[in-house]
Amino acid sequence: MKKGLLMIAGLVAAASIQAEMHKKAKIYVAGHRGLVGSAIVRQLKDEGYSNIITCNHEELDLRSQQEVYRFMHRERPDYVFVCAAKVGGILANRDKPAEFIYDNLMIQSNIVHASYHFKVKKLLFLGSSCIYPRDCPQPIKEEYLLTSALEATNDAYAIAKIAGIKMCQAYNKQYGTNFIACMPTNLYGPNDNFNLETSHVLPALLRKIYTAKMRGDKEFIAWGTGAPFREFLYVEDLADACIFLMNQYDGSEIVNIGTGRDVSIKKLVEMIKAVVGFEGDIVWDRSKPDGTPRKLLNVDRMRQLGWEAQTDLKLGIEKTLAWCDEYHIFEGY
Ligand code: GFB
Repeated sequence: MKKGLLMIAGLVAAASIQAEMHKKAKIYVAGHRGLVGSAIVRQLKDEGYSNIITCNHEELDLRSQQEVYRFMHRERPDYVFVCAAKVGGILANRDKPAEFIYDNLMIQSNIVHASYHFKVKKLLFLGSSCIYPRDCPQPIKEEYLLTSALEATNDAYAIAKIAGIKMCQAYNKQYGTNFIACMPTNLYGPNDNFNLETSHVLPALLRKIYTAKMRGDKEFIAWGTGAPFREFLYVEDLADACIFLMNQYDGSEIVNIGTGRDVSIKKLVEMIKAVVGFEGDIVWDRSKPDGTPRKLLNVDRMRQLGWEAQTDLKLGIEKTLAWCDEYHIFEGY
């Protein structure tokens, strides 16, 4: 990771950045069992942070204002990473919009408001690249937010995430809080969701291709046409970026986090086939949606802050497959 001083005109002066998190500061990672939260907890521990607090879903329903208040009152964290969210791939988003909008609005509103109420020093809210208009120019700059219509397959989720961004900005403006927000591109890695109905494309294809190989199948099914382009960020790079922002960035402007490179879904299939060592054929199920044609983030702002992604896509797929092997994720296929 490269660290540097802020150089973005109009964002915030380097001199005004608050101190980095103390290694003994109380840090609450909401959503610590998920793809992003678990990676942030691992990275915080690796960097020597010793007072990380988490709470299981069974003990704390983040959709309940009362429960969140009780928890924050008891724990009084200094820093909060808002990684808890209802997330899913294209079909889950398309078919369950009510769950995506309700769960996300409730979770983030409760955490953000309680963080203000209990005087959290700094909070990082995670959005998503799907907050941007479907047909906006590529690569997508932060200022394209709310310039035209959203992609229909995930507009409920996107609206919830946009509300989260606006909430952080409004609280900073009215209450003087220090709530920052970043927009990660499509993520993958250890602790991803590998359920074929609800997952994102990369874990789904990894599972499909791996199981096709193990079963000795001649083909496997991928969704859509394979024509759309997506950008993929290894989750450990995202965790690194989030901790970097917590320590190095103050400001209400949102910050994109990605690699700055994208691939077609067809190309992604070829890469995963090569990593898994499967030589069979792809059958494209065109009854499934393609979604937005392209979603590549402009990552200049993050680069100017001094951070860049380190893991190339092939290496990230290899690491993810190694993790799946180690934890027997595909057992009983
Ligand atoms: O990752 P994904 O589900 O979501 O799908 P989005 C990306 C592309 O991969 C689509 C194709 O064009 C799919 O048709 N695809 C091919 C597959 N085979 C498969 C498969 O087996 N499973 C899946 N899931 N896709 C999501 C949003 O959009 O991206 C969320 O719905 C969120 O809200 C997330 O923003 C990051 O990239 O289209």
